[in-house]
Amino acid sequence: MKRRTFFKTTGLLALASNLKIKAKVDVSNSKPIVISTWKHGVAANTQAMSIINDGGNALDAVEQGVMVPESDPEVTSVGYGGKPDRDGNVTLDACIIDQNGNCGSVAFLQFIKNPISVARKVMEKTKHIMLVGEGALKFSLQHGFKKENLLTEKSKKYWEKWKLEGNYDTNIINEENHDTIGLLAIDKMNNISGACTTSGLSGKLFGRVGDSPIIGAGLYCDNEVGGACATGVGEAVIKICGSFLVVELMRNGLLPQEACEEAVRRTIKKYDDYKNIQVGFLAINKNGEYGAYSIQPGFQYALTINNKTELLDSDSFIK
Ligand code: SD4
Repeated sequence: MKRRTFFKTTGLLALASNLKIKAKVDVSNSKPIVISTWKHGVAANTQAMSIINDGGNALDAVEQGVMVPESDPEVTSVGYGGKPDRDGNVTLDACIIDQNGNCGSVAFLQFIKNPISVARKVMEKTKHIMLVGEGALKFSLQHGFKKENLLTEKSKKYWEKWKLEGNYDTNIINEENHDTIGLLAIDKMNNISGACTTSGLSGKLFGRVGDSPIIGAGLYCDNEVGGACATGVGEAVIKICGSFLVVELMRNGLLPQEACEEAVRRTIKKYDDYKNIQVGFLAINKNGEYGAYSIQPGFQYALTINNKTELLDSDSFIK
């Protein structure tokens, strides 16, 4: 065995034996496939798969898929109607990655209902990857996006009550606070793309940016390997370059489920108080195999294969 191959092989064996985990998810070989976080993923997946069924590509599918919860005022964690920061501002983060590894991102963007489409414009119309705050807003307006008030009566009422209670704890476990949408799709041409969009943690500081618009943290795709996305406390995801880590683990031979479990273990190692936070990962590989894992129970994801969409419960570290 050549020296390099030896090191590569022994490294992987060591990694595999450290993991002591087995894939728990059925590894069916079904494509096209769409997978996304939380229950609002059901409507997003349906939209994404209808684009794929009409012969559309994964990039259009992921963008238009996540636009569904972005535009829905009843979804209070993404886009229009998103819960505000502690000063009452709705500030949005989003990113998108295509099959060629091109990416675009916006962070701390206000007044624009569909930040994912601005992220796509950044990717397609500029030489940059990321625009933030006022610059991102100016760019949006220059590209025809409409400036709107995103704070709905419902979110305003929630915020007013929240202020009175003086609860500045952003560590609420599940959908009360964490329900970013991350969506991954493989189309009929076997190409993968991903999108991630959120209003972030409610009660965050003005100007705070989470993992969702950070390429490699909230989202990562590589058309040779697969893709991953994250939900939960963004700071914890950023610390381990979560989605990039999951994709790299898959590149090194792990199944999506194993890779998600290892990323959760890495997160936990960095947090003595991991019992108080939620982080969840979703992943798919180019065979159409998928995985999901979170720290806490309660993380749900939507899976669409063969035009059938299911809302599934992720396995979790804490049972
Ligand atoms: C963030 N990851 O801004 C996001 C929060 C979230 O599901 O809602 N995740 O940290």
